[in-house]
Amino acid sequence: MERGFVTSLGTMAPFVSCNYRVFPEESRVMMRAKPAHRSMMTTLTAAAIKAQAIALGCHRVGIATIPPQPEGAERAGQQALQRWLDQGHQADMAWMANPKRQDIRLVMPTARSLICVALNYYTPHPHSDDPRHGKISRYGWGRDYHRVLGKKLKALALWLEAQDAAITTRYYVDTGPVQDKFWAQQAGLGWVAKNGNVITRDYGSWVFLGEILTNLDLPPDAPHTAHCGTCTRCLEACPTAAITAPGVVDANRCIAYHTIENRAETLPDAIATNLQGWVAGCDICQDVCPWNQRFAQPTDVADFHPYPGNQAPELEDLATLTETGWDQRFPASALRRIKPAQWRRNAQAALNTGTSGNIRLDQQAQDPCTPEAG
Ligand code: B12
Ligand code: SF4
Ligand code: SF4
Repeated sequence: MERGFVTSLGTMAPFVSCNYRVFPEESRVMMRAKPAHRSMMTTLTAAAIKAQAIALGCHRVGIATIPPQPEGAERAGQQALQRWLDQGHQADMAWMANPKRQDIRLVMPTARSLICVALNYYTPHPHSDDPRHGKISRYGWGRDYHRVLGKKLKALALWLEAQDAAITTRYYVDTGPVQDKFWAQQAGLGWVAKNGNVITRDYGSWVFLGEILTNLDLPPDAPHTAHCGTCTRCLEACPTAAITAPGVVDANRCIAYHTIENRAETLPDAIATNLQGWVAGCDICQDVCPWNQRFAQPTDVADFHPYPGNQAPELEDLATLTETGWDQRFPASALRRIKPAQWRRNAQAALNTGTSGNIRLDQQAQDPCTPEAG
């Protein structure tokens, strides 16, 4: 989910006159504004950058070019985002309409390339089916991914800038008006799948995405092709029919949106009665995905292992969560986005409806529907 400070990027400090400065609150490192820089290409290769990203612990890395004007897939992506907004699928996430999201050139006018990375966060723990327990989605089990991946990207950005005084960078982990998924596909990391997530061949969709924008002209990777094939499991499994068309998620109907972003006192009936125990995000459309069932791999990032109590939280505890309890229970966690009153609301709704309608993963795995392996 995008962070609160993101929308303030429009009022960022102007470029500074020292060689470089770090602005941790805006997740970027930048130097004196310079035109696109090509001379480094002879000494700093794309392969060296990718090797450094991997050495820093990123699991996948790829490069996408930012052409002078949007064309081809980028134009189609812009139109798709605009349709999504026109249909009101963003619900209360007004920041999704930031014009910078439509055109990455507005985010960093000197940017010529993106270095996109993916970080596997899968840990092989099951969710609890005990009706006294709530379900927290995997992305929130351990340490806040903005911090974990942000630290790696900051190190990579500093390393890049240390190579030549003319190199400029900015990095994002869902921390700015950048379409993380679209650019990840362009950089060859995976494809934007029918469930609305980027699926990688090596880790399934259990990856966080981030990117560095740079003024370096780098040779791009080939965009990833799509491999959902004729499969429609995620569309069928979504209990609230939030996937209105392949790849199109209407936040108004999505359990992830309502449990995390919706600050209203009560949940809409259609959501509250279909929670199936989910109190923080929702993994159903990823759990049923054959790519995830076959290719998920345990992560080597210790930070992503579940904090105590996150894998099978007691609903009764969450339904009475205090400010102090919240503060102690979710340290350095992406789940701090969910405030104590939202936890109490979500847990109470889950207690009211129980886990009825739970999907059966063993049955799902036997159906004949397979994604395209090609
Ligand atoms: C808004 C948002 C949400 C919203 C909306 C979800 C959605 N799918 O759009 C809500 C709150 C519901 C949400 C939920 C979740 N989110 Co979220 N979210 C975002 C955010 C901030 C923007 C996504 C976005 O732009 N949506 C708008 C639509 C229009 O864009 P789109 O999904 O890219 O899809 C369009 C494009 O593919 C476009 N398109 C692009 N190119 C082309 C080309 C052609 C030819 C065409 C026709 C169309 C086209 O068409 C699609 C449909 O309109 C990103 C971070 C970021 N800055 O990008 C994280 C992000 C997508 N979320 C993430 C996660 C982890 C989740 C959850 C899994 C968390 C959870 N477990 O609860 C769920 C998954 C729900 C789901 N099924 O998608 C991760 C996904 C990682 C991955 N592997 O893909 C991201 C990337 C954050 C990150 N940096 O890691 N999220
Ligand atoms: S996250 Fe849950 S509610 Fe949202 S689209 Fe996926 S299955 Fe549906
Ligand atoms: S492979 Fe099937 S379940 Fe996975 S995203 Fe594609 S359509 Fe959905």
